[in-house]
Amino acid sequence: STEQSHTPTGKHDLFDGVDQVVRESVRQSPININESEAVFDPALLSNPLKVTYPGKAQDGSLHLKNTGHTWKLSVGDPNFIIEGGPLFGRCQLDQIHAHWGPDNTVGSEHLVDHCAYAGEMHFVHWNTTKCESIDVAPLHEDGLAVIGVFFKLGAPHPELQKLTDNLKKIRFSGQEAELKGEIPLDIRKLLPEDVTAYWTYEGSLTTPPYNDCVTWIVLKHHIEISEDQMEAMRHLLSVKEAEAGTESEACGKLTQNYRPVQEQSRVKLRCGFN
Ligand code: SG7
Ligand code: ZN
Repeated sequence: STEQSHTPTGKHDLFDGVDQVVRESVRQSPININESEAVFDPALLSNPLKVTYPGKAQDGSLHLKNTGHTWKLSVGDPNFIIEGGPLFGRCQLDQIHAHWGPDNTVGSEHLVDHCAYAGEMHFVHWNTTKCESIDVAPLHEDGLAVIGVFFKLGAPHPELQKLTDNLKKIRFSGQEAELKGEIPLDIRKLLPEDVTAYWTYEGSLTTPPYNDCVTWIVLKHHIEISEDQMEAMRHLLSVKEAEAGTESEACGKLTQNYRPVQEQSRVKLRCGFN
């Protein structure tokens, strides 16, 4: 009955039942990637992952937003697609966002042999062959395909700089900015050059409602970004401008937005490289 569905903790209705669903799921993300446990799949090698990100997006289609949980760059251009590899059909890029931590020792969602990177960027695609729209994609077991790219501390990343330069305009939750610059952002350059080395498995969203709907493609090769670029992300706030006092600003800093690895997951990890 409706009586029973209400928890005494007074949780939001939207998330009622989420805990139950997550407890029963054996494909929750992120996971620790145990390199030696990945099964080599020759099909991934013979049908390579193909990334088609044109150099320049259609005018006005790069939209940056502070979601209160992360920065999100929406890509409203249907020509940005990935196919092949573990994917069935054509998957269109919808948005890019990232996860990070309070310092450089933690921050990535996936771990590689129990080691964390300083952060992880996610390229979220939806399967246009299987789904009518991105809205219904989370309801399909393979509705979304997310490419994960690790951040490693080092030299500033020139392409990412075009994005981090704009983060001061969206400091507060809900704020938005159009990504404009003299030289347009080339999204392909946010990926490492080599996208042939990756681990793949059938997992979930890493934020509520944690749907079992994601084909994960975690790249082995990281990109290098600088301390300043990491700090620009940690400077974002999870509070709205109207709610911000000096105090809430200090505690509203988005310094940690990664989900820990889900030990109960029993996924089959595959790779197409040796
Ligand atoms: C971020 O991560 C956002 C979400 C995203 C979520 O909170 O980018 O996207 C939107 C539309 O706000 O959720 C459905 C979706 O893409 C989880 O994405 S993730 O599993 O790749 N980390
Ligand atoms: Zn993510």
